[in-house]
Amino acid sequence: MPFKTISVVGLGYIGLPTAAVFASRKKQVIGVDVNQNAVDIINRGEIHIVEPDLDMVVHAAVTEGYLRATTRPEPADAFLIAVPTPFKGDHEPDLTYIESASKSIAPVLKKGDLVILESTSPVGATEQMAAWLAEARPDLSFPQTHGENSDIRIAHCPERVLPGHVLRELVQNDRVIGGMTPKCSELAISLYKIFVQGECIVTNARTAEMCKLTENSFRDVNIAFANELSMICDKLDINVWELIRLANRHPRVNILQPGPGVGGHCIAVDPWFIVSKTPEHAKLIRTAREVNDGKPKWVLEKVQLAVADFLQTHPDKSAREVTIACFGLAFKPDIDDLRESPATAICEQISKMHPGIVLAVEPNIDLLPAKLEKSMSLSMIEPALAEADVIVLLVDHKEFKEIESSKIRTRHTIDTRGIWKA
Ligand code: SAJ
Repeated sequence: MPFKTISVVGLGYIGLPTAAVFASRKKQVIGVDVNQNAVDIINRGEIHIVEPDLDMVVHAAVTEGYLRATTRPEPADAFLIAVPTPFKGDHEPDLTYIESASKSIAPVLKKGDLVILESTSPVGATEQMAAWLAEARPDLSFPQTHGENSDIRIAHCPERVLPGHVLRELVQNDRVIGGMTPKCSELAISLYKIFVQGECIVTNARTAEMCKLTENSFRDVNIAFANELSMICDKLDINVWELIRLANRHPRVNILQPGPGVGGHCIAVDPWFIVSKTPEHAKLIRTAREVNDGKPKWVLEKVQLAVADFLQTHPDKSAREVTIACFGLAFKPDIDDLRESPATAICEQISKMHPGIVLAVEPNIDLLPAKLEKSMSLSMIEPALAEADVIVLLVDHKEFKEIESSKIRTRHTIDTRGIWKA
């Protein structure tokens, strides 16, 4: 079936690039978002998020008339839902955004339409979405009751793109297609084939949901292993980065890198969707989350020890006269995204517990967020290196990797990323 009009609901980090890529293939795309400000920005041909090259693709799509944004859903042949799925309470998945997105598109659905859930979701969310749609549109038939003869086709096709490389990975990555029936999958493949060069692999909706959660949990467990090793090695006076480099020379060992904790909106969230469904079995996955979430506290203890040691060797100084410089605020290297960042959280905690000056060095931003600007100042690399009595390296930005070791004058340096250690 040809898709003349495609609607993408949720114009965030996944929805907007997806909408723009469909539009770049000369499809009519209607982007829907509840945020009027985001809609206005996109309709001006600009973007409200940070992702390399996305501004150019969106600008071209809007000026050529292929992409238009609105707050109210309109009829289309395919709907992709790419809204957030955060957690609430005790790490329970919060499906409120999926619920309101599906209820908002229900009135404009027509026979033959395809609805795809792209948001990372707990197992069973696609079936739940199908139930919400069926409840809102009793005049149409859905796969859960009518199988291959349904009026509406439904699938879960999770996004798997890496922030910072979204436009490339959207096109090149393989895609897991979890249709509620084989015909649903078939239709979903024909939609993705408009731009996906990777392979489209068919499964059912529940397996597709679990596949995405498994990918991010795999990474989380592997990072937790590295973080645990870093704390063990610290006790045993072993350089963990050298250790991992050596162990990874084994043909079947591939350990990830320790750091100050796991940030971002995906890896620190998605494993909980498995834990909350099957708490009695997901013990390793839960422990990995706890190890990674506990790492910032360990780093803070190291900072306290470093300050105490500095004061011992400088008895003429008080804590108020000690300057701490935090290198990096972003949640990972070479991006400007400070949300859900362990580096930002650590820096904030340092500024709360330390009576002296706290400098934040973050080459990817020009201004500190409001919650940080009162308790610390943004500094350039050189003055921070010159003024700091204690340095905490939190993000392995390329600018920090280039710093010569001779310029790091204080021996009270906590390098959580291992970039300055020989
Ligand atoms: N991190 C480490 N050590 C490592 C690797 C990462 O501490 O060796 C930390 C990073 O510093 C960061 C966090 O983990 O704080 C997450 O960063 P990331 O680069 O591993 O992942 P994200 O969150 O940017 O994107 C992930 C990707 N998933 C996988 O690689 C399995 C991406 O493909 C997904 O599409 C994305 O989650 C998502 O949207 O779910």
